[in-house]
Order: sequence, then C-alpha cells, then structure tokens
Amino acid sequence: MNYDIIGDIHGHADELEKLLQKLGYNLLNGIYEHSEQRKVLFLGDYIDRGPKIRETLHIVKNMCDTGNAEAIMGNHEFNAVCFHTTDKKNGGYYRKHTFTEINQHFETLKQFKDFSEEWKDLFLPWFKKLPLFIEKDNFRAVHACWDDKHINWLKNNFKGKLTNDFLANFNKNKSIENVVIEETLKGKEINLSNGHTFFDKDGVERKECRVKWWQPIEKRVKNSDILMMCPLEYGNEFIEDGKGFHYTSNKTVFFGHYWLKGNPVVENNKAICLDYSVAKKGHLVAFKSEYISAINKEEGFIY
Ligand SMILES: [Mn+2]
Repeated sequence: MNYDIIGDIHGHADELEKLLQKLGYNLLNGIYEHSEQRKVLFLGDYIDRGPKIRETLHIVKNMCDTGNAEAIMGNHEFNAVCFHTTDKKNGGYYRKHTFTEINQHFETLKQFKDFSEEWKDLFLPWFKKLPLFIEKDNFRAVHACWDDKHINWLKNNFKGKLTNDFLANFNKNKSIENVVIEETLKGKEINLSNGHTFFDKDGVERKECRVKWWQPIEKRVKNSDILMMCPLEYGNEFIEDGKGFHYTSNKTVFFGHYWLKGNPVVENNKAICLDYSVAKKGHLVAFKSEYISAINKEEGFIY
C-alpha cells in the first residue's frame, strides 16, 4: 500500500480538497477516495486557526471511517480534549481556560458554536482514540518528535485512549505521562540560558526554544542550527554542552508541527517535516511514500 502523508491542516479545508484532488483522490458519495490502492496518512493538527475547521474534520474523519485514510493525534487535538474534559477531582478542566488557551482554540470554539453536539458526540470521542504514532513497514509517523524511549513507553503504557486518569497524570508536573506527551506531540525544547527570551507567533513571551531534533549531528555547530526562533545573539553562539537529541534510526519518520517556511526541502533523509504553514499563507504539503527510498526524495513532495 502506498501512502500520501499530509502535514498540518489547521482548518484549511479548501487547500486540503485541492491537494487531495491533485493527489488523484475523487469525491464519491461525499468521501475522498483514490482509484488505485492508496491511502492518506494525516499527521495531526486538524483544528484551530483556519476558516473551515468543521469541514476539515468531516473530510478527514470520513476518509478514516471508510478506510481511505489513517490519522494520528496532534497537540491541538490533545489540547482540545483537555480543554473540554472536566477535572472532577480538582475542579475546572484538564486544560486551563485563561486567555492564552482560549485564544489558541478560539476559531474552533467559534465555528462549532452552533454544532456543539457534533463536537461533543462525534469529534471529541474520535480525538481521544487517535493513535499517538503509526509505524509501517517502511516508514513511521508522529506529530512532533519520534524518540524511541517515549514511543516504547507509549507501546507499553498507553491503552489506546485518552482516559481521565491519563489526563490527570499528564497534569502532574514532570510525570512520565507529561514528558512523553509533551515531547511526542509538542516536541523537545530547551531552556535558554542567560535570561534570553523571545516572542512566539501568538506574541507569548517564552524562554524555552523548540529543538530541531531532526537536524543531523554533523550540521550542528551554532545554537541556531538546532533551535527554532531563538534570539539572534544566542543563535550565533557555538553549541556549548553536547549536541542534544538527534534521530538515529534508519527508518524514515514523517512529522508536522514546526511551521516551516518556504518550499519543502529534505533537511534529513530519515526525518522529514511536512508542516509548511498553510495556516500562515504557506503550503499544505504531502509526501508520496513510494519516494522514501528515491535518490531525489524532494520529487516525493506534492503541494
Ligand atoms: Mn502541532
């Protein structure tokens, strides 16, 4: 079976439909399917930000329900489950309802305002059961970061569904559930030293920087080689202690999450990001799995 692996959609259903058509999927009885033996693998982050979140969810879930696609969980789906699940023990919800969290989730709340039953009965239960990673014969997929240590923990401990017990453990500071979910769905971060901070795309001041864990070890010289959006001055300094986590497996992993800019490129033959910021006027990107072992892998990108 060949797969078309698709990066973060964030409610951009029009771009999704265009991409599916470009990949040869046709709408039959309201569901996109391919005339040959092909399936889509969606990398998570279906909701928030974009103008057509409901439409995106219907397209993706319908394809999954009919065997035309598989989908994994993104941090936005995980956050949504926490946001909408009450914490009976401590009161409130498993995700806070303060400005930052509401702002990040606002488009979804707005677009589902008159469809609350659909959200509650159809999509939230579906989010809870989305796999956190997928492994095939010749490739793997995860939303943000594949670290064997965490994937093995999930294989042994995650029972295929986000239960309230799991969410309660996730909310305990530095619990194993917290570290595994944070790093698998949101990626690895490091604390900036010397009080450096920066402002992220939502204007939130942060002192943790996302690590480009997929960057091959030989390309790591300065801090900016492995850190995203880090302050200029700090980025120009040479990496001090250790070169950090890097992906060493021979099996290619696909991931999204990182809002890369420009046209898709292969930075590492074995770890390929497919999020090129469709929600910020970038591209919605797919990769055709038959190009995994191609010499020029960039021919596998469709966008
Ligand atoms: Mn994400």
